[in-house]
Amino acid sequence: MSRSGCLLAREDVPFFGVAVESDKQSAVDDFSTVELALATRNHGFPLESLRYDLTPIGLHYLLIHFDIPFVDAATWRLEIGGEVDRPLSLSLDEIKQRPRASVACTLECAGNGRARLTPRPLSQPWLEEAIGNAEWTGTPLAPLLEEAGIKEDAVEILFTGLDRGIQGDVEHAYERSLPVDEALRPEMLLAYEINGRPLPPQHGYPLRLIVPGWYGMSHVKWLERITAITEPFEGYQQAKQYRTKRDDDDPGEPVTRINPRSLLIPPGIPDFPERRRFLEPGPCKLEGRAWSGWAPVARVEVSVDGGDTWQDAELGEPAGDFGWRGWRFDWDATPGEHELCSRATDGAGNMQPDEAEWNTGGYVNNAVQRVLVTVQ
Ligand SMILES: Nc1nc2c(c(=O)[nH]1)N[C@H]1C(S)=C(S)[C@@H](COP(=O)(O)O)O[C@H]1N2
Ligand SMILES: [Mo]
Repeated sequence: MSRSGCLLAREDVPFFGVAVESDKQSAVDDFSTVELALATRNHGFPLESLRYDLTPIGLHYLLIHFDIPFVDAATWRLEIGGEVDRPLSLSLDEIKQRPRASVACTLECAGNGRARLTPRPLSQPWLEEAIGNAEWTGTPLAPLLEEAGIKEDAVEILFTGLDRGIQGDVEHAYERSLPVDEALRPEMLLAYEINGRPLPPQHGYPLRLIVPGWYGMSHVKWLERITAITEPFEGYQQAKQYRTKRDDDDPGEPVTRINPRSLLIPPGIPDFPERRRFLEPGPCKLEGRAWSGWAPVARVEVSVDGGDTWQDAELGEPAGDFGWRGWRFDWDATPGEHELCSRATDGAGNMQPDEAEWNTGGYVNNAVQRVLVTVQ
């Protein structure tokens, strides 16, 4: 992009995604109205919300492909069928009378980080805010599947939502499958509450699937049907989307568990509208959270010089097996410009990269966050 007049070119402000000259001047970045419309429907998590152990409802990110279905709980039922011995049909009250369980779970959209990629895939333009860490309550899935009796020849369990739309010229209900052994994991939940409150419409009322450790797309909202199937599911959101493809002909690999990521609470105060950070010199406690869907977080490192040198942060207690882990780092802020970064490594040895590999959907970009701070 070339410099035009007095406007800032995009490469002048690589860390903010918008370049504005003054608050009377509109952004010169090349985001489309389609992306703007998606971004206003599907809001992100304000990074200062990393302070809360559990993300308050409303600060948790949202991702909704089509429309939020309007559901009358009095007539809604969950159907469990397909390759089962005893199909089930359950009302919300019947589901609530079953055993209750809760799990603290960090949810992250597989498209988090997409807007940092060049070229930028056309979809929800997340920077790094497609996250939340909530306590989900519901009934465990495995006993229901056992009650229905999954037949020997079933290979996957398909979860179908009530929402319908068209994507890639294909009309479909939002649905995703999991291998049978994954669906039978004890921590899998059919959730009807978030943080002790009934699910709000946007998070999947009256019932959603929670797949601890996996990226958001598998946590099907507005559940209508659970079906045991004998062939791997080839529906749109499984076979066409949520695969890391280098080009349209590449079958790619399916997106599954969450790659390690750490985010820090941007310190100091922001300016409006660019949200650059300003801070006074002296001791400053940097804090953040880290998570991974592959193994517990084992290490978080912090850099105050854009990733040239790294130092270990102090880790807090993990919030269960599937929730994020807090960390802290004492920084003596010296006058000047600083680029703050943090990176997580999990117990399986996965570490966040400086830059992630590009793919057509803009998935699983867990490159380190960079926060520019002016200390003065
Ligand atoms: N039925 C249905 N379930 C869905 C979606 C959807 O569009 N429809 N979006 C998925 C995606 S891509 C994500 S990241 C998560 C987001 O969950 P949240 O909005 O509760 O944060 O829901 C998943 N479940
Ligand atoms: Mo997502």
